[in-house]
Amino acid sequence: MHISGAKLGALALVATLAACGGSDDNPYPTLSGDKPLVIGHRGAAGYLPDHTLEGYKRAIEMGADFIEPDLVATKDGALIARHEPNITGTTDVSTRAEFASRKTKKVVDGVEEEGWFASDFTLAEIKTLRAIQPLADRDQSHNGKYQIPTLEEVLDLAKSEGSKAGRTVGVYPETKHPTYHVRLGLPLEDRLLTILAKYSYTAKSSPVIVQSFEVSNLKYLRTKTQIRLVQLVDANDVNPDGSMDLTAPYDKPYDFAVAGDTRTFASLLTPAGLKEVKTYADGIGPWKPYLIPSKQVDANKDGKADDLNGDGKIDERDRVMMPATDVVKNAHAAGLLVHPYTFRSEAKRLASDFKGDPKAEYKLFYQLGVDGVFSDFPDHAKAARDN
Ligand SMILES: [Ca+2]
Repeated sequence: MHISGAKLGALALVATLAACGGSDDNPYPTLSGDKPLVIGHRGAAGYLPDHTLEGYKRAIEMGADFIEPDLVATKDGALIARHEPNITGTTDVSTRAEFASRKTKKVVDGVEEEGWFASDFTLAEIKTLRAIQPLADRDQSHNGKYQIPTLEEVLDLAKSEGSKAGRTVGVYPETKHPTYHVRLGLPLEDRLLTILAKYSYTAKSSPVIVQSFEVSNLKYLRTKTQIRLVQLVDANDVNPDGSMDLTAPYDKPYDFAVAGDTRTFASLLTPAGLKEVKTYADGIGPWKPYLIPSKQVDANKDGKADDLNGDGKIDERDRVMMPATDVVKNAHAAGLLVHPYTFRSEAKRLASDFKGDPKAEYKLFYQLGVDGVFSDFPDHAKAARDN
């Protein structure tokens, strides 16, 4: 009997679920057996501008277990929550006449960028700016309203909102571009540890997880703290056939590129790579197609992707999900948590299989055994988990 690749994949998926204990008895085959964590990605980025206290508060109200500030440094060494050192796209800085002369070019991880950069501003100056929604297809009505928070303000908010809600709300900071910050003379790691120590967040049980796309700064952090650390794993794109596109600079951790280390992000996810990650980290935060890839369809073999939903363009909705890889299974075997990113509810950001229903995507990943999800829509992540 001929068994198609897709069927073999489905059988493999069933076998994987069985091996992980994914059954009616235990719908969450996580490493600990606990429910997967809902991590409010940049706050509640699907609703409010990224990395604002208002966005984090919304995420907590929606039931997020953790909120996620990305960290960059100001000129005077404060750690503020921004996704990029270049604050042009996420603040109103370009409209501020008083800062017009700060527009400049900097090289971030080997790529030259133009704009305004956090490290050219004091914290007091940053506090005069207001956040804007960087994605054009998301709600722009909150632009210009909210300040840029410091890490301390985020930690304080998690504590106060958590006690209001009667639960612990964790904070999941990311050290952004660690090598870049070292070269600026503003290394992030000791600043981060000093702040966390003020809150007595020094133990594995502390409600903090630190993440990084680089490796050496996590190894350094491991020598200094017992808080949980997560190795992020990126890629440039997903190829039409579902394989990962590892084009520079998204082919490897930037500290590997600087050191001439030939290992790629993908190599961190092999059984040997995962064993190595386990020596300095508690988990991995892979881009989600490393766990369950998707591919385009070309039924008539004309070399062009089929427009599955017939809307005249090719996007995520024209991809089909493939069988799960062994990454979750192998990471759990190595004792590592798996927290994939980023779950986004907009129909155009969901593969065809999910038919526009974000809960279907969460369920697929929860059944696979992920230990948490970075979500722009924490309410949807929680509903898919709890209902
Ligand atoms: Ca289409």
